[in-house]
Amino acid sequence: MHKKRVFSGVQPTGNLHLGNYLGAIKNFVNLQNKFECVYCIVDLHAITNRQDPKELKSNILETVASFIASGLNPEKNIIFNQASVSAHSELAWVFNCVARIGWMNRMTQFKEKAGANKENASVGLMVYPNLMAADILIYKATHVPVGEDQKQHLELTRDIAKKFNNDFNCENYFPIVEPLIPKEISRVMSLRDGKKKMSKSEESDQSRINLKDDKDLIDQKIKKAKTDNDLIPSEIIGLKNRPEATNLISIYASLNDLSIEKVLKEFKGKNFSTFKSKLSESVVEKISPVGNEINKLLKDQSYLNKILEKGSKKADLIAKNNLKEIYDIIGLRKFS
Ligand code: AQP
Repeated sequence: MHKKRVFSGVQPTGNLHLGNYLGAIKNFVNLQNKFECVYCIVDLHAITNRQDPKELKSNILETVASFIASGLNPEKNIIFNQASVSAHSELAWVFNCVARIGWMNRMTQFKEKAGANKENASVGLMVYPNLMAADILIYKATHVPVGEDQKQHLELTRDIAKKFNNDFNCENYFPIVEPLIPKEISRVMSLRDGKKKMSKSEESDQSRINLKDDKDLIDQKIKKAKTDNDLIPSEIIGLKNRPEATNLISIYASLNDLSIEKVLKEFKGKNFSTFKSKLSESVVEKISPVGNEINKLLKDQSYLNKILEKGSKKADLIAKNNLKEIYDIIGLRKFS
């Protein structure tokens, strides 16, 4: 039996948004009272796409600030950045040798991110899921809170763990991780297109609510959010083929910890302009305090750096020990 341990990561690519919050960070906060949790700013993942070095450095601190502002306790959880713990990269190399090229070719995120010009994408972008598996398994984590978009990568992590355990005859060495995906809203969609994921890299800022948006901007974005002309239905079936309506209702449900059924009961027969003003109120109530706190924390960079330094030391201790064991299983000698 493996000790229960939570691991998850967020890329420091700027503009953390409502999707990151409802899909992942809100869950991180809930889990901190139940499990030992390791939360990582995955800066090495961020460089699979070109980053401006100055911006990257500042985005790393902004991500720590977002964690703390959302309610993560730096004393209770290990909060650190991936580049500070070299065992992540070392295990990723091992997993590059365990995972099969065919597995990589099936990853839909690579196809989406590489786009039409696949030949020109970085090799890092292609083997990104192996580094993600290493992030998780170097801590022998058992539970991983993520948005639904990461489900396929977690299935790959499970496959890698099984293959390693099998290839090296060490049954049960790596745990087979359990994804923890939010029920009411597993994927927050763009405010401009209900079929596309809300994303930091989407060009239009109107497509997302950033954690640092102020009340006026939130009101304006929600007012302009795409919907349809139908009224709010009384049953879930009435949301069928209505991706934008489903998205707004689900955001409201998730922000208020309600089921979709309950939200429909409350708003059935109403039009979206009435609903949108209630939704705006909820977003402002939950997100504005986080944004204000991020701005406050960013004024004390030495505090944020200290959190990372302390967290990195703790993470490194666990990771180094496990890497030694793993190298020994494989038959590698490690003298330093
Ligand atoms: N729209 C979303 N709905 C639900 N969950 C989401 N997550 C991201 N977008 C949504 C979850 O947030 C965590 C951190 O994600 P990430 O920033 O490391 O990477 P990402 O998934 O690639 O996020 P973006 O916004 O789409 O970034 P870009 O545009 O840079 O690619 C993960 O748990 C993710 O599931």
